[in-house]
Amino acid sequence: MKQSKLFLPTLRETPAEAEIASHKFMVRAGMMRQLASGVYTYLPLGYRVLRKVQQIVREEMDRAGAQEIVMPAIQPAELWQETGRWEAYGPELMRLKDRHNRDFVLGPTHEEVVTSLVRDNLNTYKKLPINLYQIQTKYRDEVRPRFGVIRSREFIMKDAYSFDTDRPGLDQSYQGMYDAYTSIFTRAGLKFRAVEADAGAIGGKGTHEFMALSEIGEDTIAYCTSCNYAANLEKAEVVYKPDGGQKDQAEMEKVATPDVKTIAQLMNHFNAEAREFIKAIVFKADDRFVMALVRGDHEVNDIKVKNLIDANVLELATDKEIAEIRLPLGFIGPVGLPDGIEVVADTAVRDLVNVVCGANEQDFHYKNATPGKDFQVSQYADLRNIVEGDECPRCGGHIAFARGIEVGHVFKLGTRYSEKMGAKFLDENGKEQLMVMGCYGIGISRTVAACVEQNNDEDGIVWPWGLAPYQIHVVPVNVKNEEQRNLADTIYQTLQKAGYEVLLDDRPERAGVKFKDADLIGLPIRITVGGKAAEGLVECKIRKTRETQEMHIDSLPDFVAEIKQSLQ
Ligand code: 9G3
Repeated sequence: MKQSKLFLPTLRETPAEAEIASHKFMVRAGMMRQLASGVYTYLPLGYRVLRKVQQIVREEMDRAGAQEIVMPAIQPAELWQETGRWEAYGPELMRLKDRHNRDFVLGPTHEEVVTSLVRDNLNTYKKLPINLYQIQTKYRDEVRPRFGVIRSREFIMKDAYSFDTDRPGLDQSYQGMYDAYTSIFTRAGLKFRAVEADAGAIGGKGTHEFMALSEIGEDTIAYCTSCNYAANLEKAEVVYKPDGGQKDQAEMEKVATPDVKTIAQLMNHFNAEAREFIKAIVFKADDRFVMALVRGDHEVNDIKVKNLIDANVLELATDKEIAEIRLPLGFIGPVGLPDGIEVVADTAVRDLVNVVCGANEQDFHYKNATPGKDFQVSQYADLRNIVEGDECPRCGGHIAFARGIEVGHVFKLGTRYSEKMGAKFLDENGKEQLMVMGCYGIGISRTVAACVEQNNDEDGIVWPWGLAPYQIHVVPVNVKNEEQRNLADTIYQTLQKAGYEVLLDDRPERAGVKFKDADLIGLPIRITVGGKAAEGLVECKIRKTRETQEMHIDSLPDFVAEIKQSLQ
């Protein structure tokens, strides 16, 4: 491609709204432009990378036996009413009316559409299992789009849906997708980890997120430094080890603690450590209140609380709600609670003796409170966030944290959608059974951004070979010089014929501008044609290592082949 023809509006300055490297460089390197908040246009360079990600995804999905389809972006509201999600989702679900005033959604995902498609067109075990996938634009009206296409309101997703006759079949389909994802992200050159995750609103048992490791990732991953255990912080299991200490239980007594509310203030007031207190957190779970207790030095994990009590919706009780149940903010505890509030507690609370907790009375706490003696707990469970240094639940090793960008997510849905939508098949005995489903997503546009996030330096993007928009950048320093122009053109033609994707910077720009742009768009290999063109000598620069070496054009094919090998 000749750069003088390419629609490639590079920028010297960083756009004001760009907070992270990938957002900054994808805009500056002329890969994309924002149309509206969270809505982007992919320019030619950006689209070439998107297409490479899609190509890798298609090859691996087809290899895994999935069949590509395309479903509509506009979906009738009736389908979402069948599953109850029309009512369940709020403003994030983009809705519209057609000319006949009928309700539609702009698809944020396609469980309803694909389940209705299979329900209406397949009804025998002989045609199962089946895995249908698409690469399609999704719409989710994020309250705060940010980080470029990492959290945008319109994005490109590959979403696949598997239908099996039974649970073992689903496990096999799931494993097939899990393996395909591992191949996809490996071929895309991403540093990633598959982590155990919580199924969230989508439901079902068993789900993994594929996380591209990145300091700007919104998710925290807890991983073991010894074995390959890794889990999203929401899900990571905590191993509780009783500390074995025996203390005599003292008589609980009420203590005046005027305006002493936070753990820090309490530690000061009682001259004690955080682990000698109980934190009581009140949640609104569907239509009731639940109190979760954790040790003062731990953090409650609301997903674990929600899963323990099997609530649909669980949110922190608001100050107003807490006032409604007449609990004094800052002095809340498990002793002397009004009726109707269930108390659950993290396992570490069970062995506490003589600790401090709120007295449910303004400006008072109890000291020497002991669970079982002074208050009851309906259920003990792992309810706290894992912390670095905790024991690995699999091998007892050391847990460490990393941050990640979720680029893939695989779910075992079970019969959640087939039951609601009546997707049934006749089994070998002619008996009607519900199809057993899985669903599998990859953020295509997000994968591009994650790749840039992992591969950049202060001068711009450093493309890995597999996703680079072009592989070789040929840069004649002075296009007015006949020899340089001709030699550059010869190299351009020769390498293209050899099957490489080559960008020729034939613009009549100053050398400095050309080199800055070349570093910014970051193609793996740059061949500079300068003052020694007459002797057939050029300078080759490897973007990743920045190392340059002069060589005769005859050695270019071998050199490029060697670098390609080393970069893959
Ligand atoms: C909605 C809105 C946002 C959503 C959903 C529904 C996330 C929703 C979860 C999934 C699950 C899987 C198939 C591909 C892989 C992910 N955000 N999810 O269901 F209405 Cl507004 O999308 N779907």
